[in-house]
Amino acid sequence: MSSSFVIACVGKPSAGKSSFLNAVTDATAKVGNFPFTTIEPNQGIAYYPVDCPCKKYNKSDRCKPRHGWCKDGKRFVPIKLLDVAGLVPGASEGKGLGNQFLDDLRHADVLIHVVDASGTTDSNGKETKGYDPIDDIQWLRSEVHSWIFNNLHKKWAGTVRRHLAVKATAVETLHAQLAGYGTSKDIVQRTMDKLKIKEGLGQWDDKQLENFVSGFLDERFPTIVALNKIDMPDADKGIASILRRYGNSGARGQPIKDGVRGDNIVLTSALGECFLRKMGQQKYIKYETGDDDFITKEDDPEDEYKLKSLDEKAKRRLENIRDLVLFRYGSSGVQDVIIRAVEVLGIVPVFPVKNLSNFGASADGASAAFQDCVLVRPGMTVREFAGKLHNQLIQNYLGAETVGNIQLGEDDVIVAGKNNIIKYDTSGLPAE
Ligand SMILES: Nc1nc2c(ncn2[C@@H]2O[C@H](COP(=O)(O)OP(=O)(O)OP(=O)(O)O)[C@@H](O)[C@H]2O)c(=O)[nH]1
Ligand SMILES: [Mg+2]
Repeated sequence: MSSSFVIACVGKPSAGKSSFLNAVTDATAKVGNFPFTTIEPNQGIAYYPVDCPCKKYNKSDRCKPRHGWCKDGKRFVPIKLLDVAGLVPGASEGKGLGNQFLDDLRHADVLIHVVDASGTTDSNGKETKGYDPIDDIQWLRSEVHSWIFNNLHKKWAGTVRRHLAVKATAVETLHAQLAGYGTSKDIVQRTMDKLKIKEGLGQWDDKQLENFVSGFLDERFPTIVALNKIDMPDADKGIASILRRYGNSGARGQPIKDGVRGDNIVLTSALGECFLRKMGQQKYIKYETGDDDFITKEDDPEDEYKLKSLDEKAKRRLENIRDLVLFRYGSSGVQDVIIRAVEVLGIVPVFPVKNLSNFGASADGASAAFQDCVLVRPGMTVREFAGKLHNQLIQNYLGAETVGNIQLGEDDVIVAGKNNIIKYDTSGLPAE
């Protein structure tokens, strides 16, 4: 069982969404320097690195993930990444490809807004020079806002009539209206709590509905900005422009602007990462995603890595990436985006085991340890997790324990590093 969370890339055409997908997954989505290269969504599996308990418990040699992999105590856990068609200003009114593909975002838990920092594409994704991306974050958010607002607004009078007739609570009614956006009741409740709305739905005017949708967006679609194409000559200007407006957003005492916090802006070179990965896979360089440098044959006189020789063109391109991306910003940034995206959801990695002495997946102590790692939403309890793992597990639930024979209460919230290695005691569950 892997995670059911979904990250989706959004942004204007040609910002580099498909390139980002290709940079962090094994997908080979089509990339092109013209708008609307992508129409049907592409998807792939990205990997979120977590500290694997195999290190702490000295089981690294037997750590055998069923999904993903584990290297030196870093466990790479799969998570789904979606890349959708580009959005242009006015999309919610049908411009560009319209808003039909906004529906592709319904299953996303968190968004990565890929912003082109290079100034070489305008707001419609067309090639240009000296474009200032400063407003890109704001207009994209307002398109997503309109998509949801318009859908609610259209049916609002009827919604309120029914709401009053059946005497539902505001949360129940809004939840029913927003269910199509993959919304839990918790999310609606949190939105209402944060906004401290006092008036009943019957008294809401358009302004209040707009305000609610805005708060809802913050809860439902937390957003990380991948400020992309930092390898290009004029990217400094675009980066400075965005950071001037958003760098302090959400910092101590500062309001959050357009749903983006300053610390959720990550500088990236999706294309640089694609090239580094390709050269790494073909054994021209030694490089791993997240590294701040790579090794070539010339850097490896002992021939430890058995690397191939580079031609002049590839060498120049790699030097460029080294100078403009790795040395300057410390990495290609793409892995940091995935890490931020998962962290912003507060996700907890959980390691279910059948045996707490060897951490095996079967009670009789099979040789592999920590085979499973499941990412769960924050606040999940021990018993809820049992239900997520297995229907029969919940039916035959007797109790649960963690390392050190510590019994866990069924309502205990699972917390990383505290009780996220779990063994369930059951009655009558057939052995696997
Ligand atoms: N220099 C540079 N170019 C990039 C980078 N990322 C993407 N590109 C280029 O930007 C162009 C558009 O990239 P795509 O990945 O197709 O963009 P997209 O956002 O998926 O575009 P649509 O599918 O049309 O919405 C291509 O020519 C890419 O090679 C980057 O980090 N640096
Ligand atoms: Mg694309």
